[in-house]
Formats: sequence, structure tokens, C-alpha cells
Amino acid sequence: MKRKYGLFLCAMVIFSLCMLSSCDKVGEVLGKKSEERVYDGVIRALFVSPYDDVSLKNCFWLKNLAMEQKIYIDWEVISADEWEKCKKQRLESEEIPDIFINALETGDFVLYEGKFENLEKHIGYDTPNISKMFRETKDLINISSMYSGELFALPSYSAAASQISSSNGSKSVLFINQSWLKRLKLNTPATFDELEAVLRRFRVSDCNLDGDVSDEIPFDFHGFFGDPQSAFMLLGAFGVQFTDSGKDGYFMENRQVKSAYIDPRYKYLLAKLARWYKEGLIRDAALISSYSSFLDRSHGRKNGSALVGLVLGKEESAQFGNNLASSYRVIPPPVVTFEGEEREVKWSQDVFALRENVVSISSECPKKDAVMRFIDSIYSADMSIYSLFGDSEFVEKRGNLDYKVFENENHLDSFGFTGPHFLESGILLSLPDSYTYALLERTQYKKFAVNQGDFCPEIFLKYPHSLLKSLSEAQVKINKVAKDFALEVIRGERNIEEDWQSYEAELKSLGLEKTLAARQAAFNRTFKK
Ligand SMILES: [Ca+2]
Repeated sequence: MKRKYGLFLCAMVIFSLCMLSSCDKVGEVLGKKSEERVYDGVIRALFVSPYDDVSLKNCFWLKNLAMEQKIYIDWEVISADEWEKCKKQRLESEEIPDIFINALETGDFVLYEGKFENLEKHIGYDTPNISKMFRETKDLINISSMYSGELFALPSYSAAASQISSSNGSKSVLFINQSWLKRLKLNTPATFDELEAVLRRFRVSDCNLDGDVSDEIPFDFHGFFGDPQSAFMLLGAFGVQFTDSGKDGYFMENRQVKSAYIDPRYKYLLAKLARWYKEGLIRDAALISSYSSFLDRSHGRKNGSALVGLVLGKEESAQFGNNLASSYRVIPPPVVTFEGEEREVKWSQDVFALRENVVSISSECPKKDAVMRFIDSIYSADMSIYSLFGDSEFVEKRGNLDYKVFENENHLDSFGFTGPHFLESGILLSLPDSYTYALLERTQYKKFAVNQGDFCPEIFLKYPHSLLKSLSEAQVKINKVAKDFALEVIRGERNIEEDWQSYEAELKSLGLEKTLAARQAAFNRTFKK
């Protein structure tokens, strides 16, 4: 299995230039609204973005690639939050998009059987870039395929470097407002209890000096399981390192697959969050609001005063804005003593070189050959860089496979880390400061990276079709029960002590134990000692 682990070692990356000369032509054609005459038939593409407010409407590099294949693509961009709400309904409907980017999971290919094209037969002479990616990385096609061999989605893969990962999909780190600490003459909290005490002081003090003691938000985060900025990432301080994004609550401990949903450490943290909510240390907005509203809170008020004390974030300047960035600094995870024992922190930052299920097409997609050639063109070196970082405005090609990338704060005209790309080995990349900062900020977290027995890379676990289907169906229900329970407990609508047993029983009745056993068997099969 060692060889496969090698794939993981992080990634990164590249640039592009191309086709500038033909941009004017595209603008001209589009400006005249003559698509209908130029193209017969519109391809509908869906991109699920981790960010709100991303648009691909004016993305010329992408339009150019489509024009080359004589297809017209209508892009719909939806935030991950929104997609979670409407995904089931959308996928069950008669009319689904033709192209899916960052929208599907392995289970979807069996839950919505027949709706997606097996791409294997489309890969070959007409798709030189995708073919090169699979050729250069031997196991990649097997890893990306189903147990039964179908390839329903293309991955993204980066053969070199590691800088890029740090400020993108990777797990958050803890930032604290050091100006507030200083103002209140508080030390940097080192333990969980000290952290809690600091949050309480933030709560009762006018830390931002605006005469109002109620506008400070002591602890802020974003969302639930699966979100890199989720409060549940604090479980890392308790020794729980989620599998992949943690979306389904699984983690690994001494080669045992476990579910955080029923772990006593999770129960303890959830009870804490409920208490913090009651005391005003966290706000409802952290649980339900959009990612951009989370960033707005971190950016503080227009007059420059900060609103948040402790934050799970990804990089100072992006998280807090240039004005407030220097007020915050990264602190290591707090030391936790749980059940009388000091816990080992597990806080891995790995974002793998490999990202699965990035691009799929529907089995009803028209002009599949042209669409596949279009998708393939995104996997070229130059276009992969555009795909990651934005178009020529943000990327300078300095030579063959040598790119300088500029800050693209609002993720304009790019798919970012979640889109299609193939960064071949040998690519040279000069990245903007935020990437460098993100790496620096994470250096003190390096020592908390987990070893192999405490990590379960889901991408390698394969299940036979019928088992995958039942696991996926059960997981949807399990996740809903867990999320509803967490939300209700935090808001004080349910009592964790009184309701824990029935909650646990409900998860088990939905098949949680069976799911754990299936995952354990798949892990043992794949990662033999
Ligand atoms: Ca205040």
C-alpha cells in the first residue's frame, strides 16, 4: 500500500496564458448574443463552490475552451451550503445538469444509478491530458474507479509541491485576537480550561472599545461536520482526527474505525458548545450562516474594530482582512485533560494531492465527445493553472511549466482547489503571500500530524455496489440525525444527558454499527499491516 500513499503527498502547482488573442473574438461573439446561432444546443454545467458569490459567467478562458469544441455551456455556480439543501431533489429530478463539478460523492453513483456516464470509454486519443494524468500516476485510475470498475468521475491530481494545499481545503487552525488578550492582560490560553476562561472574559468585556459590552463574539467558526472551519475540528485537541473532511463523522484510532457521533469526547465537546451558546460565547450565526457571513464577522466593523476573539480560520489576511490581520495570531490547540488523562493532539493538515469525484457527466449529456474534449482541455498544464487560480489576470507564465500566481482573493474566474486540474511533476510555481503565510502559520501544527494507523483515507476504501448503496442510504439518515441532534443540543432545545441514550440508539437503528464494521473490513483489506 506504500506506493498508493505516495500519491497523497501533497501537491502543487502552476499557470497559464493561452488564447488571449482569441479572447476578443469570444467577447465579440458573446457581446452580440449570437450564441444560439453559433452553437446548436446548450450544455448545462453545475459547479459546487466552497465559497458564496463565485461566478463563472465572464470566465473567458473557459468560454474559449468551449468555443474550440463548438459547444456553449451555461454555468450554474452554487455554494456547498446551498447544494447540501437541494442536492437530493436535484438529482432525483428528470432534468439533471450535463456536467457536474465538485458536486458528487461515490455513493451518488449507486444512489442515482444510471444517471451518470461511465467515462472510461471516453478516455483515449481525444483526451490527451486526462490520459497523461492517468499514465503518469499508475494507480490513479483504479483509485478513481468503482469497486466494479466503472469510472464515474475524474479526479484532480497534483504531482509536485505542497504550498497550495495550505490555504485551501486544509483543516483550520486556531487564531486568537492578541490585542484583546493584551488589553485584558490575559495570557495565551494553553489548556482547554484556560481557553474557556478567556472566552468568558471576552464575553463580559468591551474588548473592541466601542462602549458596548455585547457586540464581541468570543468564539467563532463555520458550520458543522465536514466544514474545515467547524467547531467540531476542536476534537483534534481531544485526539480525534477526522477521516478526510470529517463530513460523515468517522475517524481512526489505532487502526480502529470509529464514529465521532457516538464518542464520549464528542459528547463532552457538544455539551460544552451548548453551555457556551447559553452563555453567549458562541452565536447562532456560526451554526447556520453562510461562509461569507462568517468571513464578514472576522473582518470586523467598517470602522476597523474587531468583533471576534477566537476563530477557526485558514489564513490571516484572507480571514481577517489586511487591517485586522496583525491583531490575530495562531495558537496551538489547547491541551485537553479528558477522563483524567492528558490527550494527545491530532491535527493533521494534509490535503491530498489527489481529489476524487471532481468531474462527472450525466448519461443524457449531449455531444459527449465534444464535452469530453472540453473537459480534457482543462486538464492541460496551462489551463489547470487557470482552473486553480483564475485567468491571465492572476497568472503569469514565465516559461515552460513555470508560473507566477497573483492573489485572487475573491476566487474570480476559477474553480480553485475543488475543480479539475492536473499539475504534472516538474511544474514551478511562485505563489502569492497568503500561501506562504498559511504555511508559516501551520508550522506549529506540524507536530500534531497523525500516523498511518490514525488515519483512514476513504478514497482507497472500495465497496461492492449493493453494499455501497446501503451504506450511502444509511449515511444520509445518520448524518441528518447527528446534525439535528447537535443543533438542538447546542440551542438548548434538547438535553444532552437525558437524550444521549435515545440518540445513540437511533443512530444504531439506522445502521451505524454495520457501517463501522463495513468500513473496518474495507480498511483491513486495503491496508494490511
Ligand atoms: Ca464592544
